[in-house]
Amino acid sequence: MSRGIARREFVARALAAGLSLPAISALLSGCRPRPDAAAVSGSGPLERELAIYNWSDYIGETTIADFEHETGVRVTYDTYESNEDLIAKLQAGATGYDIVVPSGYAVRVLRALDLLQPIDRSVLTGQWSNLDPRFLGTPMDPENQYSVPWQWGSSGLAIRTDLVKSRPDSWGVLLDPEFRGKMTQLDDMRDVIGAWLKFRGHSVNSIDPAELEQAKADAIKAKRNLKSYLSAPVKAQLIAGDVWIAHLWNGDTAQARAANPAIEFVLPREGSEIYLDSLCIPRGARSPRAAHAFMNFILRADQGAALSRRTGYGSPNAAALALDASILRPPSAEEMGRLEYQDDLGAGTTLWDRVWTEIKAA
Ligand code: N2P
Repeated sequence: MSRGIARREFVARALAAGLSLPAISALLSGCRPRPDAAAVSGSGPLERELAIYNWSDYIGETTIADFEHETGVRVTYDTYESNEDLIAKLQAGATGYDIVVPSGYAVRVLRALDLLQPIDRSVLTGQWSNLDPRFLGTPMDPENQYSVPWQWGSSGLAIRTDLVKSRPDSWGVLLDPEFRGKMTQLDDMRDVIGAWLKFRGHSVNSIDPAELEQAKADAIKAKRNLKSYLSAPVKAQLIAGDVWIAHLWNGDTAQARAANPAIEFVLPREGSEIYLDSLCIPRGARSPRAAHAFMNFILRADQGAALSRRTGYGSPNAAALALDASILRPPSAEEMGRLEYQDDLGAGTTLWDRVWTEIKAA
């Protein structure tokens, strides 16, 4: 625990001092020996257990059971609701997870904190080529040394079109008192501040103090109309009609829509973020071979398709898309023009944290 805090302080100070993430990472890794990738995966039998820590509602209906059945490995499965929850947990020294699923920017943060171990691509036999190149070698992990693409998504507005007739297509609807008490935003710093930055035409990665000040003011104004900040669990309230407009991710919206077809996803005209979430192996994982086996398993076309069928999110697996026409297609060029990948905020993280705390406290 104390090592986790010392490292966090070190990273915060180094970022504030303007050091780049790669430089910080190099400094940290100089502090203790790192096993190399080959030693991590090695050969030998699969370990008997695999501990997965994933976002809630982000797994295929039979993914875990199929994997257990095929490999004989027993899976323990825990969930979280935001990247910040995941980062905090690993920073606090949580060990015992073999697979985690951060978004791209969070891969970068976890790498800078030296909390991930490299993947041994030599054991991801055959299936790697199923991946769509547009989701590989992203700036977050240019060589895919640490991350195997899992799902992509974006955030927008989930609307009960039977209860809201005006077809809103702007983040600005959250400022409209007409729907007071019937609206929510994600309980997620990056998504909320990012949406209000976009509303004013700024980047979801802005660290400009004046732009963040404006985003904070908009967020606080909208907060008067919100029922709560609520992420994936808002689906039940949308379905029940207690919430009419939710700031939500596209896949979770599709899951809610499966229960109530009046729920529609709208990508606001001002734009939004897109993210790619990936499988990563935390340092200290006890079952690295089983973790690689799980990566291999999900790279299969049938498993990739089954995953997206259930989650409603996009698949980076081109072979899965070819197998099942019902799963979400990649964004059109027009949509892509309105979407922006989240990036690590670097030295701006402290300012964002403060703005988020002030929004929550307002
Ligand atoms: C699934 C979580 C969506 C992932 N409920 C957000 N990056």
